[in-house]
Amino acid sequence: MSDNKDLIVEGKLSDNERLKSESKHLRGTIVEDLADPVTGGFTADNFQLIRFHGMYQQDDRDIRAERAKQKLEPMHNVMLRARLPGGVITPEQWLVIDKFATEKTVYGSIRLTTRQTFQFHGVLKPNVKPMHQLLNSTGIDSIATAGDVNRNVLCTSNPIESEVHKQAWDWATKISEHLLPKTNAYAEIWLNGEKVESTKEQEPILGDNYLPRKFKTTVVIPPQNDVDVHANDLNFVAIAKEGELIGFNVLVGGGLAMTHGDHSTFPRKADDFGFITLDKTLDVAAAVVSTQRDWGNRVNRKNAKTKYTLERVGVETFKSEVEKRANVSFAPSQHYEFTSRGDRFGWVEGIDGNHHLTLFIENGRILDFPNKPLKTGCAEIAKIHKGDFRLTANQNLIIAGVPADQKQTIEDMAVKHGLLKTDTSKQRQDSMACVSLPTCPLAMAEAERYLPDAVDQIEAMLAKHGLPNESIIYRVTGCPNGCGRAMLAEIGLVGKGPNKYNLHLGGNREGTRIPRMYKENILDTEIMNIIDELIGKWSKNRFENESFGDFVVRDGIVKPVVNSALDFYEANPNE
Ligand code: SRM
Ligand code: SF4
Repeated sequence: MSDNKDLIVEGKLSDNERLKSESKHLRGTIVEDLADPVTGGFTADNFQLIRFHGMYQQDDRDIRAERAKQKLEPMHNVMLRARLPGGVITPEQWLVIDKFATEKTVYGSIRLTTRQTFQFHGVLKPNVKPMHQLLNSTGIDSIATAGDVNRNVLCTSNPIESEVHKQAWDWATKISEHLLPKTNAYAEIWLNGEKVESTKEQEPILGDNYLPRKFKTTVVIPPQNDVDVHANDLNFVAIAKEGELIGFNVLVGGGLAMTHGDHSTFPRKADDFGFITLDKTLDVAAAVVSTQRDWGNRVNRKNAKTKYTLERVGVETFKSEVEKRANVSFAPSQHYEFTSRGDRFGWVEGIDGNHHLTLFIENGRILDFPNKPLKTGCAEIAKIHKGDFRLTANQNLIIAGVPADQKQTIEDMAVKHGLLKTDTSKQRQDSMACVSLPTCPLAMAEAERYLPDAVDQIEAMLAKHGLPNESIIYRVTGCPNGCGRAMLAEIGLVGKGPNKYNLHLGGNREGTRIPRMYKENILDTEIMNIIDELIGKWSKNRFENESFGDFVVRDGIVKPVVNSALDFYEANPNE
């Protein structure tokens, strides 16, 4: 712990700090709430504490008003988010989660997320404990997938460079384990584990009061930036020589959320700390986390993430502290380049001769839709698949490790169930939305339910302006928290109210530039008119192969965001 008090924000601690410190290492009174038949929800502090166990209390906002009219409490239920470092899940596990989603959830779906895992929406209280036991029986948990802790650790999904990928994925798993809470609370509450006195437990890395805010980590294999490093607090950029991983460049302090009207909040790119060898990985991970633990703002949660700590104390000060704590000196970063972000759809052959099929799953929603029985299709494939599944950070699904002799069978099944279609446009593949309504309590505008039609419209505009094979990274997020990563899109919509969004333009395809606000609080219909006009200009005036995001910046339609702490809220030239 540093002696320098200036590095710590003084003031009245936020209420979340009280509840963490009184939680008996995340136990609270969750057990008592579980046994309470009067309410379908979790009460008082437990409402927040269940997040550290990977769950959020929700209700269906589509029917909230109607229930209130009938003097009924909202239909409380739980959303569960699993912990899957690197997004890997076996066919056996898939069949277990498929059955649970069908039989025990209100919505019946498996929702692939932007952080390489899956969520169940709509689990009623009596099914919560059995759900954890079922997941545990198949080797899955949901510890620390939410709350003020290190979340699910991402890793570049496509295992094409098999050896380097395997090594990188091993590190993602090790980092995830290393940074997990050490409390026995999860095992005790959900798995009937042996009771441990909470006063005897220690949290050497996270601390007894856990972190000031959520914390996100990735392992990424350039040239792909499929995990979107600049959305994350801590990133390990894999550096390989002759097919062997030799170390990581470390990037710290990315994050995308902001609050409408509060200019002390802003999306921010991660800073480059330098290169480390593999043996230092866990020490550096722990040192970044513990520095943020000790220096992060525990007074104002809106300014609590690592990105704000770096802005407040300075990048060099933070970096030196990490060097001290990890007993390491960062070497200059080794050369790497990001050239793409999307998933590589269709088949690719890995260097080990196995084949990997990436399927586009619109909005990550796996459900049996009319004429598109995606969920049945995945389950049927799981029954015969000999490799595993990889969930991607773009809400898609890879059927990985398919031997040559099974390729055709798997492909036929994917086609039959609408999982593999030849007419999915590049534009649709490059579009993404967060969950938003009806389950997200923070949603201000539609996102997942708005996306498909919006993409239809953009496809038509591209065709009209003579660019039918081009695409724009287009992302919609239902509120400024930014779960759909609109703040790294070429066109980003941020929900403001029903059918209204802030329109941001000018991110790039590699995910290394934050888009600037172009128009605030406008109707979706107006947004479509603006996009139509801009695609027209892009088609007419673009340089060869110039992307939409680069064009709108070069043409002066928006000023580029260079240092978002200083210039994110600057107006555009003609405003
Ligand atoms: Fe998120 C909160 C969904 C990725 C920033 N996010 C939420 C909650 C849990 C709403 C809540 O607090 O009650 C949403 C649940 C909706 C639902 O019904 O499922 C939610 N976030 C999601 C998912 C499912 C979106 C998706 O469509 O896939 C993603 C789950 C990821 C996972 O598996 O862990 C998801 N969230 C993100 C990302 C993108 C990323 O990490 O790559 C971000 C922006 C990056 C960042 O953190 O800066 C993100 N979510 C937030 C925030 C703002 C945090 C902040 O810094 O202020 C919140 C609100 C909060 O924490 O207070 C939030
Ligand atoms: Fe909910 Fe907002 Fe996240 Fe969308 S961006 S899932 S609306 S919190």
